[in-house]
Amino acid sequence: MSLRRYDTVCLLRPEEVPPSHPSLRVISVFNPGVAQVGDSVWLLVRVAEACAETRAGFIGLPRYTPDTSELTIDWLPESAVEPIDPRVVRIRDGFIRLTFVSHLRLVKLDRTGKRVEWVSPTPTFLPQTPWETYGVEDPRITYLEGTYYFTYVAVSPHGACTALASTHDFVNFTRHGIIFPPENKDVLLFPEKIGGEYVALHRPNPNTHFHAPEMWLAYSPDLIRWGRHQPLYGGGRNWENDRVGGSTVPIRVPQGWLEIYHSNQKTTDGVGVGVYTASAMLMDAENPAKVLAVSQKPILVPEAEFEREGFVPNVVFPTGMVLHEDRALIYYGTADTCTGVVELSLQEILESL
Ligand code: MAN
Repeated sequence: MSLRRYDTVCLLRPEEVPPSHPSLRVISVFNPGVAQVGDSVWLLVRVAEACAETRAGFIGLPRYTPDTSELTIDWLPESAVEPIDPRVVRIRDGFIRLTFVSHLRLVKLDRTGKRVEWVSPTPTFLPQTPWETYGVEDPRITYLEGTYYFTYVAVSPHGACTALASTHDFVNFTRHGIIFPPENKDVLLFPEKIGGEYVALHRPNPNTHFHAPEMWLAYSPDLIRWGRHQPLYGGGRNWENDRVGGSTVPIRVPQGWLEIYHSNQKTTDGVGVGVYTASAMLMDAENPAKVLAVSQKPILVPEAEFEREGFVPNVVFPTGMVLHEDRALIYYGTADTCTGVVELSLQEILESL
């Protein structure tokens, strides 16, 4: 049993967001970065788009050109492509391609944090560099020393890595480059320095499978140079058998740092993407390398129809959390298709540990 939900809202569906280009159609609006801006909550949602046109016997795979952000569709004969799952195909040369490209779009919510007020009609943050040609994905926003920083997954033939950008107004952005090389995702910056250093959670995806991918910790003097890497939490329970990764930017509560992380459970036959759930973790306030507790059971599991059905079924994937007194509003991607918000009790999250 997961935690009691005080509210569940599907905030945004693909059909509510206009495509960025006449050759593309929106398949998903999900995995939003979350920022508290004054009294409101702003989201940078990931918009994934596939080729709008169909050509008999061919598959169209989109990508961007560096510098110009121009879109190209590569038309490959279907016979040269082997589908792996809805997100990826294998090309005859043995390498894979995504079936879509992703950019980020600004969405403003009203004061309740549970209703959409405005969706940017055009992309807010488009792929631009050689390491973003297949997309920019899954931003996590941390308000740090007066600036909104966000990490995002940069995807290209070079791999899936994590880059850093910052903004003051969500109109003008500064790119700070790659901070964790491929393959590394789920990078979250703590909202303040600890012991004089910046701290990040990250999740390397090793190819030598001694263990399922784990959450790691790293430290930096300047947000760019990261070191003293160390494994933090490896999961190990049955609902965590395929991987664990950080989900929301840690929030300081009296007991320490509260993190919501995600877990993936693969089915025993290994077929399909499996089930994504979310759990809570508490880290020591002065030394986040010390995990004080994790939830006894997942606090959020796919239940609602929009969490169970979609591009990738059975996924709840939190990417941001805002506290309103005792209530935690958790923003999350659902079934790799929509953006939702769920309201839980902070007290009950802490009691789950
Ligand atoms: C996985 C998933 C997708 C993502 C790709 C590339 O397949 O996380 O959502 O688009 O990796 O990062």
